Amino acid sequence: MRDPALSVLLERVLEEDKLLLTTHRTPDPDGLGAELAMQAMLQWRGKDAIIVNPEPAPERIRFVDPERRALDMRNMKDRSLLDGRAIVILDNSDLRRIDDLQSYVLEDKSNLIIIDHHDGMQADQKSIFAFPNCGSSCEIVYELLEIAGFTMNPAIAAALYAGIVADTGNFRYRKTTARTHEIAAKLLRFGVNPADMAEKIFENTPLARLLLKKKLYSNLIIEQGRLAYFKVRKEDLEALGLSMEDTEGLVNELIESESILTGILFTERQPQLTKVSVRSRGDTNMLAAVQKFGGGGHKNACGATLYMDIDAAVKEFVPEALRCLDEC
Ligand SMILES: [Mn+2]
Repeated sequence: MRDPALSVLLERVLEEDKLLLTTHRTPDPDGLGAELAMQAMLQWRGKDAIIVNPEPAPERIRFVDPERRALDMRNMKDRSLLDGRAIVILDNSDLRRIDDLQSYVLEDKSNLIIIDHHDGMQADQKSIFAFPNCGSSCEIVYELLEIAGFTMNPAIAAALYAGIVADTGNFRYRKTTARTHEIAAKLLRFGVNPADMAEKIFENTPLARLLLKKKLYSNLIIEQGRLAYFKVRKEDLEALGLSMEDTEGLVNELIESESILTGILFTERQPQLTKVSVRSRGDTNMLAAVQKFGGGGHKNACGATLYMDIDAAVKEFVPEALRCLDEC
């Protein structure tokens, strides 16, 4: 049975005539796929719907948006295009992660619609719609399209499939369900090639990333045989000609060892700004640890931004993570 909140959400979105769809900083295949599918459905319903992201998608995931429908906020000459629109945020419930676009959300939030699948959100079915059982935002949007009666096409099928594959880790993470596979099967019938897609998503990293890993693993720290972490310094990335997005997914490897319950990647963004990405296995819920630092996400995949240097962040966060592990 479909979640009845999906129909409520569809109605809410269709109340609007002018919409701005967005996601989070460093758009990923799920955010981008969800935006493209939502835009296609809204335009089919005669709506004026644009996609504007706080920054462009990383080069390696541009294949999700071959027609470059997503506009880049930072490079917009005429921002009047953004005025007077409902703001629909997909795959993200943290307003801070839409950067300058925040200023277009009205004070009373009456023009804001949040659609997300992260855990721990307070849904109100007015402006916040949460579907934490969905493995991806693309799965949520697929359901909306189906309820709306949208006729699927190859381009939208590919975009949605990319998001589903990326966010379920190729159908292996915990939120993967029979429905996820049903949706994927329907999308494949529009000509999506699953091998090509998986290759584009998972096997497309620059050679320098291998060299970064060499450095990271030589400094890997393992605590109590169950928590592993490494640190990426800005200078290491720069020396290898890599950018922040090239660290994507590195943290997942840490929990490939059977005794490691939690893996953490600390990334130095700026001298006093460290990003903490956490992955955990099974019932190991790390949300409490990141929430202590204002972060969020899913119980097995979450993160936070710590406003301190990377070594201080390690000192603050690792004991908190170990405490959280004790409580699991
Ligand atoms: Mn997602």
